Amino acid sequence: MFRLAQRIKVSGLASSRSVRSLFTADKYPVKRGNYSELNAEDIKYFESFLNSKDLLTDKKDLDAVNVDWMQKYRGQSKLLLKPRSVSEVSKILKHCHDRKLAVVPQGGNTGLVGGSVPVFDEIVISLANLNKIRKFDDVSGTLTVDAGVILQTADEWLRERGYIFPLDLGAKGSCQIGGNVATNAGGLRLLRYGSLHGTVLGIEAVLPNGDIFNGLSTLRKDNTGLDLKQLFIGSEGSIGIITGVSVLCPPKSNSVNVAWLGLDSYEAVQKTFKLAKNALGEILSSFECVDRASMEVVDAALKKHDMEAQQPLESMHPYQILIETSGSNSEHDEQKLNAFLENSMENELVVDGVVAQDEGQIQALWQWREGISESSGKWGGVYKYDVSLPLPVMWDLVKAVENRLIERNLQSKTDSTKPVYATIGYGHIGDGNLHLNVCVREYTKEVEDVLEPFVFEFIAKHNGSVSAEHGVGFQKVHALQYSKDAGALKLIKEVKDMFDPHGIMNPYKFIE
Ligand code: FAD
Ligand code: 2HG
Ligand code: ZN
Repeated sequence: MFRLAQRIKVSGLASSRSVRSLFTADKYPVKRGNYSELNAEDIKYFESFLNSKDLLTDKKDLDAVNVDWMQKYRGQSKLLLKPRSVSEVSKILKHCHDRKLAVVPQGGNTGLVGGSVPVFDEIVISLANLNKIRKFDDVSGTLTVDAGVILQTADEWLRERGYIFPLDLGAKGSCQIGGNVATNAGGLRLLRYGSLHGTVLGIEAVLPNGDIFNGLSTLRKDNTGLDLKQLFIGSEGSIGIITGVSVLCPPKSNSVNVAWLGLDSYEAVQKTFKLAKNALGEILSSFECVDRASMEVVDAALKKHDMEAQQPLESMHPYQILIETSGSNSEHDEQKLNAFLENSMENELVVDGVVAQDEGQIQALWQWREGISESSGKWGGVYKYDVSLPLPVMWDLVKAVENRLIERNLQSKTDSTKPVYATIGYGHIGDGNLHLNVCVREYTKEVEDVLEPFVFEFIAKHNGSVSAEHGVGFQKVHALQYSKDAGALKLIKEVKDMFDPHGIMNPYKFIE
């Protein structure tokens, strides 16, 4: 029953993405705030302390930082600054605060809600040059890094020392730890290692007026007043620029297993999750679910690029799950996994499956899962919803959205005159987090009207969240009322205003 996984490759899709977006300011009803305009004196001031190659005004340098990963949002910034020290960040922000110049902090620019790029002419402050690993305590596993360290770099560095970073996600090769903390990224193993609100021990940040908040503690316990660092986790560049992070890292597991399983119903997915929690207990490190449409989209995206890959399973089951275990004793872990797999088959929950036999196969299975996000945009565009919902109704949302699109004759895989190519669902079942992606050939008002406010109303009705892990950014700032009441939103705005009285930090986003 448990065949060997085939080697699959999903990489190499990125190259063909073309720049196609209009300016955000022309696409959406948004008005420039009452900010100053950048002038020659400002540039002269920045030149007085920044290296010339860290101050960029060329169109080609700005094009890359003005547009987001999805190529959906496009700003019009005329200046990119790449400070190399905390004190340079501080001087930049102090000047912008005094002059009332708006700014956008930018990490790896992999955010999925339009938060990392300007809307109008905000100055882009990239953290790419703050990229040093500062220190590591080999006993406690506490790592302290500059905010611009790439997630994968930190993880590889840690693995050489017998540890791992407690966060992992598909954009790890580009996203920065500062960006991860600023978005409170969830990722593929939150189920096991918890949220950054738990693993981040300290934060250093520059406040909008240039003051430096030194909260770079490495203590696990510190009950001396309010835990201010928490305000920066998930703050999306709205209250300051994170320049340093210390984080508690777990030891690298000696034994990792990955299984890919086929199931015939969503009911079976839920029962299998319950079974996995009980049978695998402390070694369960990921429980991801993808639907058939998601797998078809990855497959079709590969074919579009003349690449072939064998699906993990022989049949296209309506639901497929990836289960990962991470433990310290391979014999013990395999016994537990096998017992779980036998049990799930005996109970007729799992109908087919493969277990990876080596590291290459583990990676290949993960690529099927991680490749969905990028593949979904290959038909011209994609509406991305990242929602928290109670598990029993999670896929009801996917079905309801697809039915609405089909009923209105807007979705077809084969008829290229229809705006929608496919509606897919996948996500982190273990965290109650669904990714609903509507893959479109073009962005149209008609499709948008079918999707919104329907999706948000569905979420509100089930007390879910309109943003489980990607944040608010520009995209969801108008949808917050579906997840937070007026009192909570007022409080968030008051905190933002207290830190940033001139509103220069990442305007038009996060909170209105
Ligand atoms: P950016 O995109 O550059 O910025 C994101 C936001 O943070 C912006 O508002 C920006 O202003 C702010 N910011 C960035 N750096 C700083 C800083 N130093 N100080 C203050 N503010 C800052 N997210 C998940 O949660 N889980 C996933 O599984 C996941 N998978 C992904 C897979 C792919 C293929 C892609 C493209 C994205 C994925 N994301 C996921 C979304 C994204 O949130 C993460 O990639 C990541 O956390 C963003 O980091 P970044 O450095 O690219 O930040
Ligand atoms: C994932 O889990 C990411 O793959 C991206 O959070 C989801 O692109 C998306 O919608
Ligand atoms: Zn995700």
